[in-house]
Amino acid sequence: MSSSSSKVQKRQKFEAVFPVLRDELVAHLAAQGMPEDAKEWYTKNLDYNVPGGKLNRGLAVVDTVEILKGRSLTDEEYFKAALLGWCVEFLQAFFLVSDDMMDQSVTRRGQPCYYRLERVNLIAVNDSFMLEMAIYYLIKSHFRSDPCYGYLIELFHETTYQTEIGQLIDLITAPEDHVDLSKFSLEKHKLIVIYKTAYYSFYLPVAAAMYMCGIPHSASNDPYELARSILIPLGEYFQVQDDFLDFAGTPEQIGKIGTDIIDNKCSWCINTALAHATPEQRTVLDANYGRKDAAAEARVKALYHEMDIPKLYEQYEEAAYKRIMGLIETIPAEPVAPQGQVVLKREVFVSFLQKIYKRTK
Ligand code: DMA
Ligand code: MG
Ligand code: MG
Ligand code: MG
Repeated sequence: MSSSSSKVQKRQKFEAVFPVLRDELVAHLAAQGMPEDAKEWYTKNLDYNVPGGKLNRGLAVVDTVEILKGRSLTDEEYFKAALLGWCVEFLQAFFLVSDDMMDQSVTRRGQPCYYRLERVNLIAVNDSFMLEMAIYYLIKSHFRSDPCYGYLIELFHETTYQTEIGQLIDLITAPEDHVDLSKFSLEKHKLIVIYKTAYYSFYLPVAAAMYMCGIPHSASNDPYELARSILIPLGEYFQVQDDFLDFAGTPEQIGKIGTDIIDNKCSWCINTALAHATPEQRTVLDANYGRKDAAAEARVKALYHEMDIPKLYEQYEEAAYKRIMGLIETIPAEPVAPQGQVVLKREVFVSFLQKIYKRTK
């Protein structure tokens, strides 16, 4: 079997679990006597917002459980790993529905942002809450008697809080009515992206898989701490890619229309441009960044090209890849696991890095 067809099969097997979870959630509503239109609305919320992405985060949970166990999973193990993977996708859906409202985005995954649908509008606020709470319903329903139950709940709660803190600093660093580029810095950018993206996109899937496999915390050399020390830089790199693609990717490629320049975002691109700008270029940036105006946006994009931001990005990407590979290589390739125990392996992180290196969508 070629690796690309096995990738497709992996994805299809994972996708097949979604309708099972959706039906369980809708049945729960039905069991409480909710009317037909509420069941239909909830079904549409789930179908529109949860599947249909790249599914990197959800698949990462399944991949990590398989790598950690070092064997193929039983049907029951597969279902539970996939359920946790889908919970990460539910969390992502919750963040994206609200993020698109706050960023006033237009498209997502090649279709209109959910809040822009005619019958939806601000009901999207409550719909995003329901996507979030579906996580806890599903984990309770399937993990209630597992030793890892408390850890999983805590993990999803803490990661959500971290992401919300990240969204807060992302938003207040980008006021709509007041552009002040002197407030931006790569340091600030790093803090924003670690909190808004790295924890939920990278640490969460791996830590959830580790808990499911029963990996214990340890006072010295905590494996969760070790995982975090690699996954957070990996997530930072991933959001730099997202920032670059917001500027350089086509909507066909990335499934969304970039809004960072118009939204006055503290993105990797503007910070890199600020670090290299001549006084003349700085004047152009001050006058055109963060304006609700397509011509001003085009001026900033033209300047990014004049300054060769794509080249600087390429250099960043190479350096990030090498740095993260170096971090990964501190983990033994073939760790010795005590009888019956599961330990962290290098492969968990390598497979992650290979998946995102030089991504264009
Ligand atoms: C991503 O921020 C973070 C979250 C929590 C969704 P973003 O606004 O850059 O994401 P996107 O480019 O997908 O709108
Ligand atoms: Mg956004
Ligand atoms: Mg945002
Ligand atoms: Mg973005």
